[in-house]
Amino acid sequence: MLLLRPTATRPAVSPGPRRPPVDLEIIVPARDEEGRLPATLEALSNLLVARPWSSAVVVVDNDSVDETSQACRTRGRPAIATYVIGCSDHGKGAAVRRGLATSTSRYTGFVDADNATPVGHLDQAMDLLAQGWDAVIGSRLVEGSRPPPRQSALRQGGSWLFHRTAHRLLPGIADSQCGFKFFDGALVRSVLPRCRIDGFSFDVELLSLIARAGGRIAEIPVDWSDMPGSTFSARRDGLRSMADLYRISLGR
Ligand SMILES: Nc1nc2c(ncn2[C@@H]2O[C@H](COP(=O)(O)OP(=O)(O)OP(=O)(O)O)[C@@H](O)[C@H]2O)c(=O)[nH]1
Ligand SMILES: [Mg+2]
Repeated sequence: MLLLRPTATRPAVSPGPRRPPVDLEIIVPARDEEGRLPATLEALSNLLVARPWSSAVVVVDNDSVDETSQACRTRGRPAIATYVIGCSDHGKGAAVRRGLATSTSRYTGFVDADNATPVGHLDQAMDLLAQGWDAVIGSRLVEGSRPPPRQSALRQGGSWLFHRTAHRLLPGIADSQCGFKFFDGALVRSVLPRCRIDGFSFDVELLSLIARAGGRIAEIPVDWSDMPGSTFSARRDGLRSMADLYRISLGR
């Protein structure tokens, strides 16, 4: 049951220096990703340079204690404009929101730094956005996707509980948590001021607000892989994610 109530809006995100508008901007949240990020940027750049749309990649680095930002800058001469920006709030949700809010592109979205969802799925996402869908989200739990591999019992149990609870907030969406989501830029920017979840559950809040705004969400099967080097801790982030779902259900 959708229990979101109208909430006070956050102060508007300071736009900061605007990046030149392009057809598609891809946000990559990155915390301590000096190891996993370069290959992902390479894969994105190789795909995007061969597409007819103009595009840019925006890495949002907060909380890193390694050389994440440096890893982006020393990646040779990227064929696609690549920006690195920061975010004063902590968490993946805060970072993604910062990237989306500072974008002026027609379409925007985000992928994880671990390249767990092959970037080739972007072609289908762009096709669907061009057909009028407002959000296209990768899914590991719909027919045609590669089933996620078995993880630790704690992670599996937590994930089951999370999806069960998220499903009540987002009926009709099987997998709210895949790090591969693309949006109509104007629509997603219009709901961002009402988002307040900074951690891993932010997708549930964002998709709920898009649905409430009348946005049509397409869930597409993806060939997701479990990449080594996850930053997600089942204990620390799992508990917080459940608490954040509760906050979302209360509309706080
Ligand atoms: N900027 C920023 N990015 C973050 C933060 N926490 C996680 N991320 C990024 O969020 C993305 C997803 O994180 P992962 O560590 O792959 O975790 P996950 O995909 O939820 O879980 P796995 O299925 O175990 O991979 C990665 O690009 C991370 O770098 C954060 O606090 N700040
Ligand atoms: Mg991951």
